[in-house]
Amino acid sequence: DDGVEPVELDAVVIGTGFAGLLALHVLRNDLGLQVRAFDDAPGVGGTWYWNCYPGARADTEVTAYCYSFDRDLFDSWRWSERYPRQPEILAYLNHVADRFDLRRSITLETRVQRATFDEHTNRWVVVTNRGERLAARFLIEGVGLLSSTNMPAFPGQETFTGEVFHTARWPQAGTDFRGKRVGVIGTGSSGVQVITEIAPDADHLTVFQRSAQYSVPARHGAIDAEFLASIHSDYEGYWHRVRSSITGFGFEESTTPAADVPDEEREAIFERWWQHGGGFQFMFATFSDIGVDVFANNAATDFIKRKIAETVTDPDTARMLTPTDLYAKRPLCCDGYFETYNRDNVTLVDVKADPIVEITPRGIRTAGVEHELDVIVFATGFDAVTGNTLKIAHTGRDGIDLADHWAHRPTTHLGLMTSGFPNMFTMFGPMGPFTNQPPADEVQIEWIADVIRHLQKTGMDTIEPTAETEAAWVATCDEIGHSTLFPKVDSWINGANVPGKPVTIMFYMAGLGSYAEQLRRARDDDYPGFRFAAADRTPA
Ligand code: NA7
Repeated sequence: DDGVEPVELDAVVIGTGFAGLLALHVLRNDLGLQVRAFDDAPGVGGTWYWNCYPGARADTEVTAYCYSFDRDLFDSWRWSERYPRQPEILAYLNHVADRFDLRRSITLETRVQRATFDEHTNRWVVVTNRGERLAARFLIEGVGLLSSTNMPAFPGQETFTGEVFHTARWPQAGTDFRGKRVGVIGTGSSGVQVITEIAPDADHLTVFQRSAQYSVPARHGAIDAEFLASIHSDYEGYWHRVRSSITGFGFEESTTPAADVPDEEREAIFERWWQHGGGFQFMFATFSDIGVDVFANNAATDFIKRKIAETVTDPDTARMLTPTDLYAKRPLCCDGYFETYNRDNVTLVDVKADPIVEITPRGIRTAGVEHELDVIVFATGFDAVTGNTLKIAHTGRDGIDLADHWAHRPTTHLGLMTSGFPNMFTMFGPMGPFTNQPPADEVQIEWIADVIRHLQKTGMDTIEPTAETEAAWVATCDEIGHSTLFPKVDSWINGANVPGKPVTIMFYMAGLGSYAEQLRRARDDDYPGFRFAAADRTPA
């Protein structure tokens, strides 16, 4: 503290991705608050700013991967494809920043380092890496569920003399792989996209796969005109359906358990959705119970395994590409992924069988052999859900540190608020919904705006959940989570992808509709389980 009075604001927003831009718009333009937003990046867009690797795309149909709050925005923005590429999504978010005049309230290239709750003033004191100090009543964090990179540390990594990239910190100027020997580590959503995209350009591509993946085709193409027309003719109804659904994707989710139909019909349904494309569609539109029932899950995986066997010509490669675990990670889709391994210039290395021993000046050495490379691409994902939040030193009431509060596992109430951290809202924080994000961001910001209105109306200064309420929500999330198959497979969904991170349920897995209902109930019942406090204006 340099003794300089902090700049007084109503709210600080951290992040300018889908969540942060929306929060800034709603708080400033709808509620009339004094707001500043910060982002570390040189441009707005959040994860869509950074993830400009070749092949980066949405794999949610874009008609649900956008905002709905402004009908004119929806009507006037023309997407070129069903699953647009990263530059188009980034252009959309920039358009949103301009359209709602958000830029004048955004400070870029600035990271919030500390946020400390001052119990005398009931203000969050926020400190940036540029030495700015701000005092704000509300702290709204949209720091990105999948944004803090996961970079493994292999021995010798610093000795590599070629180029090194992480998919989520890709150089904005792009890269040229022609004539180069490229190694990609990782086969998640980012991996399958980048692998498929760069294989035709690279001189040689070596894929270092730790876990084989159930990937289905995406079926890129134009937005179905009839579907778009149906949205235009029933805009409210469409978004109501999106928000009431499990995934928030805008497709009709199945209500039929896989065991309820005869084998042939089941096969036909899988085939229909394989032809239609989309990972979440394959998991949630085919049958209602793929994520919760082993029989249904096996039926889906048997189908995908047969597709892999039909697609990949070399039997050894096909075997390595065939997963053996349950289909209970974030479902992937990518056109041409398995076909890529039929190319002469692509080699697959199974690093479970032949582990990476070290990175050398010339490439990657596995137990068996040194793979000489010009470029290493880390498609190794994220310290998901909590990574970026915990990079900020949060101090709540009684000097309590968020990192300590979350040391065993992250806990919140409704994914949004944490006991001891009044007026702090974590959009897509832990124990939030496992869904398509933009519609859920809207559900969350509407709730936050209602909370702020409620405080204004009642003359209260702060709101926070009690420790008991938080524990009850976590127990609910655990119960739901353990009724699904997702905890049975290691992935970022449960923290298992980052060494040393607590492996635990981190989502409310009952779907967006149910989640929105929980938020509605909390609001309509006047926030049971929350503690309110009036201002304490006694001088410190
Ligand atoms: P993911 O889905 O976490 O995938 C990361 C991949 O990197 C995955 O195949 C990992 O294997 C692999 N990985 C991670 N660490 C290592 C090490 N040390 N050695 C070898 N391989 C490793 O991240 P993405 O960026 O693809 O996607 C994340 C989400 O972003 C995605 O689901 C979308 O929602 C957007 P593993 O499977 O852990 O064995």
